[in-house]
Amino acid sequence: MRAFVGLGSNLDEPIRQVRSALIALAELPEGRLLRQSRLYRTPPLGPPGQPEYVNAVALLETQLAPLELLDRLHAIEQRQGRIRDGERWGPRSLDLDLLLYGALCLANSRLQLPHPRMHQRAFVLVPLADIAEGDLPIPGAGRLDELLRGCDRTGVEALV
Ligand code: ROI
Repeated sequence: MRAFVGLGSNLDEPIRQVRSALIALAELPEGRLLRQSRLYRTPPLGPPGQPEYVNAVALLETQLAPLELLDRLHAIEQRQGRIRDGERWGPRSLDLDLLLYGALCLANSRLQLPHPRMHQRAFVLVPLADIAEGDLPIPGAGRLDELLRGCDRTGVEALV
């Protein structure tokens, strides 16, 4: 199965956080890292006053089931010092979001697929467009190229 994973960080050296998370994704069992986007500097969405984020998206080929993959992503977050302090939308050292798992639609208490807000977020769609075709369907939301046209990408800048 092909799965897209969103990476984001705005604490503790975000570029290093995202780079080492990409390495950890490449080392996951039962699969491989197929593609990775550029890294982007993005304005924070959520409570004001937090630092800018660094975001990227990765494409994995994986035999892990969605919830197994989710557990692995959480383990990588923990290893990289993520503290889940309950503050919704607060700053974080590393956030790994399972965005898409093939064309699977799923909603349970732990996981919703596609990621329920990905289609509105330039910090997801812009890096996703580095590594996916424009006609990629986001089930329930539309095609990637159409969603990109409708989103506000102000301040989303690729890092060289
Ligand atoms: N804002 C940006 N720019 N990038 C993120 O990865 C990100 N992640 C979040 C919230 C707090 C919603 N804001 C974000 O979880």
